[in-house]
Amino acid sequence: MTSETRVAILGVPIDLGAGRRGVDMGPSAIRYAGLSRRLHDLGHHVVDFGNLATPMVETTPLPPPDARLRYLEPIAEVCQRLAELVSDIAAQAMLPLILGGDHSLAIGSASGSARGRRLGLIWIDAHADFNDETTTPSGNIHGMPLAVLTGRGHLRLTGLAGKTPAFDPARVVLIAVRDLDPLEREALRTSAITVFTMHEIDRRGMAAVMEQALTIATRGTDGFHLSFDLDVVDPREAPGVGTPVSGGISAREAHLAMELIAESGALRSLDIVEVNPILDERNATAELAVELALSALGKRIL
Ligand code: 6HN
Ligand code: MN
Ligand code: MN
Ligand code: MN
Repeated sequence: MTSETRVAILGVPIDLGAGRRGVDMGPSAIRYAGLSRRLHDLGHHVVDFGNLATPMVETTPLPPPDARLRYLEPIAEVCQRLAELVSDIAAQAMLPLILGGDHSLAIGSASGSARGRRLGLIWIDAHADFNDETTTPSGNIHGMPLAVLTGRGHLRLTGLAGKTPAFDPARVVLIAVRDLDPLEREALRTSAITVFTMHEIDRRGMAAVMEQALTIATRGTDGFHLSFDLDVVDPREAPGVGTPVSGGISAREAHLAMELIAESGALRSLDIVEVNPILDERNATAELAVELALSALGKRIL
């Protein structure tokens, strides 16, 4: 019953955008959990393009302690190559599945996927990733990709999409957010992005929220990009993430969101990011990441 999709797996083992080490091992952990074989068993044609070459902390000059955009140049350079590759993969009628890595990589993956077409954007995350160099409390670029993709941030990053922003905020939806920085919160309140916080999910339920989210992301678009940060799931079920925040959605709610995304038929590309095997228990978070990718790509219980 699953319609066959040509899935292109691409790992981006980067952790320069995060404040703590370990998410660079995410792509390995997710592959080790059987991603490729299980997508194949689901009926898809799968090609693994391997990992993008990425600089590591040990061989990259340390940014000054007060940097507002830590590792800007190496991250921008990775995102530039990633955008190029993702846009080429999409042009070959394949669905890019990008494995992270810290969330800064979405600047490259999402903008690359949106090149030459009009995509909506669904961002499922405990955080809004809506800081810029003036609002960030940490200087970590993984707290900034959603701002960059909607046109706010350092030109070295926003410029990767070309002259106009990669995504129209009116076609962007943020889901299950629960941890905002003070100035980031103000920026979000004045933006045209639709935000469903944990409050809306608790109150209305994941199904109703996703139904509305999908309407927003698909109206007048050629489909949407999904950026899924594993820290959206409660740390009791997903302990192996870069930036855990208590009070998250359950693994079942995450599955429901993914199943509704699959049903929409409008998913064009996706990121699975912020898996940190160092903090995990027996690779449980990477295994959940694989299960969720399968749900997003059509797996059904019956
Ligand atoms: N992520 N808002 C915090 C910051 O440093 O800007 C945390 C960002 C977390 C980013 O989990 O992808
Ligand atoms: Mn090209
Ligand atoms: Mn994130
Ligand atoms: Mn997050």
